Order: sequence, then C-alpha cells, then structure tokens
Amino acid sequence: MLDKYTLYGIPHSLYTGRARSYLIKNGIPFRELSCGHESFKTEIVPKAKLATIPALLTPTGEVIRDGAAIIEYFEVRNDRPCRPKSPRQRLVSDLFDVIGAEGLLRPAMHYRWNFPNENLDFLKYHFLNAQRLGPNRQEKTDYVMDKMRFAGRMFGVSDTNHEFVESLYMDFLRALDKHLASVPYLLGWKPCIGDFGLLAPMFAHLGRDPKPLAIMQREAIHVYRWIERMNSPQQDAAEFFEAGEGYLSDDLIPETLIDVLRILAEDFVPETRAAANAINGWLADANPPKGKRAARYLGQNESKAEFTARGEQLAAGAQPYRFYLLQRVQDHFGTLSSDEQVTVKSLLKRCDLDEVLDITLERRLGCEGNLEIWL
Ligand SMILES: N[C@@H](CCC(=O)N[C@@H](CS)C(=O)NCC(=O)O)C(=O)O
Repeated sequence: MLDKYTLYGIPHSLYTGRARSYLIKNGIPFRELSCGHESFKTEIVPKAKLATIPALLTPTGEVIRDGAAIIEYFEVRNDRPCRPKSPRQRLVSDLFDVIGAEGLLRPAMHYRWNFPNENLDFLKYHFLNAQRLGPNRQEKTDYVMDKMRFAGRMFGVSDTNHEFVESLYMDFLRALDKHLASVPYLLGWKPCIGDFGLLAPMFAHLGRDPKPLAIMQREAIHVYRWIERMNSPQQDAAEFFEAGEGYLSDDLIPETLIDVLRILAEDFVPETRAAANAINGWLADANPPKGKRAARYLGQNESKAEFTARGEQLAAGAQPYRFYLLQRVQDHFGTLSSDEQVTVKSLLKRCDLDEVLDITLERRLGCEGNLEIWL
C-alpha cells in the first residue's frame, strides 16, 4: 500500500489542473499517473464508474472521480482550509468554482482547437502520450483528437462566432489581469475554492496551449503569474512586497473582482437560464427514476439550449453538472441570515449575477458511487 495519494490525470486536461493545484497548495503528498497507465483501466475505472480524469486513489484504496469531489474529500477532513468563512466571499468563491468549471468552456475549446498552425504539434504530442501503449496507439490518438476537435461546437462555438468568443474572453482576461495586479489570489493572499475552479480552463488550455499562452503572456502578465503561483507549493507572491495571509478582511470583494464577474455574467447567466429551461423540459418528459445517473448532456442537437449574449445567438449543450455545482451556491445562500442575504444579493446584483440564485432545476442532483444522480 502506498503512503501517498495517486492522482490520475494528464498535463493538458482541463479538470485535472484544478485538482492538482489543490493537492499542491494544500501540501497533500501525491504522485501523478497518466490515464494511459495500465492501472487506470484495470484498477481505477471499475471503481470510478466513468473513465474521466481527474480521479484520485487514496492510500486506503478508495477511488474518487471528479475534481470537485476530490477537493471536497479533503475539505471536509481538514476543516475546510480553502473556504472563506464570511458570506460574500464564500459565495463568490463557490460561484467562481461553477463559472470556472462550466462557464469558460467556449474560449478554452476555441483557443485549443481553432489554431492548428500554433497548437497542433503540441496537441499531437500530448494526446499520443495519454494513450495506453499497445497496438493502434496512433489510430486511437487520431480518433480522440477528432472527437475533441468538435467539442467546442457542443459548448456553442460555431464557424461564425469566433470574434464574439474572442472579444468576450479578452475583456474577461484584461479585467482579471487588473484584479490580480493588486492581490495574488482571487480573494487575497491565499487561494480559495474559486481559484481552483477558475484554474481549470485557465491552466491546461488557456494558460498552456501555445496560442492562448502567447496571448496571456503578452496581454495579461498577472494572470500568467497567478497560474504559475497556483501550481507552486509556496505562496509565490514575490512581487507583493507586503504580502499578507488569508483572505481580505471585512468580507471585502474588491471593485476589480466585481468587474470580472460582470463580464463573466454576460454569457453565464443567459446560458444558465436557457440550460435550466432545456433540462426542466427534458425532466418533465423523461421523468428519470430517483437514483438514475444524470448524464453529462441530455442528448445531442435536440437538447441544445439557445440563448443570446452580447447580441450573439448561441446554442450549447445543456449540462446538468452546472446545476450540481450551482446547488451549492444556492444552498449556502439559503443558510444565511436575512441581513446577510440582503448584502449578498446586492453584491450579486452589482455583478449582474443575482438571477443565478433563483435558476433551479425541477429535481435536485446528488452524487452516489462516483456518479451524479437525479434525486
Ligand atoms: N465533472 C468531471 C469532468 C471530468 C472530465 O470531463 N474530464 C475530461 C478531461 S479534462 C475527460 O476525462 N474526458 C473524457 C471523457 O469524458 O470521456 C470533473 O470535474 O472532474
């Protein structure tokens, strides 16, 4: 039996980056193995139920699939080191977790797959090396890459909306850069759950693939430094000569962070609203039995949620998982005193995000045996 954890993941995986950073930042001893390692198929997948990464093997042989579940596993056992205690900061942290995990998939996929001149050799290397050794390795790699090449479409990238995806991303990137010029992490001097969620798209895709990495290094140095910092066991805030500890005092949410959230809201809110309508329509028809697995997508084209952002019409796959994470935000809001609710709501209103407190599915989601299920 190993005395440390094993994280199954790969360098270019979006969701692995979030879990890896959490382990590094919290000093949790681990080794990382590829999902191409023989043991992933033989020992991990049977317990993980789905072959997604990240998956964590604990020293006692337990397997935890899903980045949010891996983080939660440690949070509950360690008195929640990465959850701010004050109401506005906790809510903003959880909200960044949802938006990071679900709300930036369009730019992440666009900047990875729509710039073959800059990215293709880099991607070929990584996708090949994520495949198990054995016959037809190259064919399998080509198959996976072809499948992923079109993933952006599922998230709403079309042949004609690249300019929209890029302008929204660049506005977000510049606003985040401005914010991270004054603090090393989203809420102050140490990372919160929201930093890890946001790191998912910002590391493996937008802060690592050649095309978006060059943009970030050129236009958003503070964001680039935050990504480095999120992968360091140290606070790694050398440029902040008077660095503090912990989160900002007095439940402060800086104006620069409100600006970031306001930009993220532009497509996150209409998309969430449209996805909820699509899923609720599906729930009414399908009425899945209690305990049934909530699939990643409801189906293919017929279940796309249509919405408008910045005057652009979009269609994206409706994913129940977004609401699985959003439930946490809403549940937390429900536990606040009425005074705290007023404060939090007025903050979210300023960010154009207040509606997300009320967008719900007709059925709750839970997690059982490593799968998200309908309750
Ligand atoms: N909800 C999961 C999603 C994990 C996920 O989709 N991971 C991708 C790689 S970044 C994957 O394994 N894709 C392969 C598949 O879906 O079959 C999490 O947050 O960990």
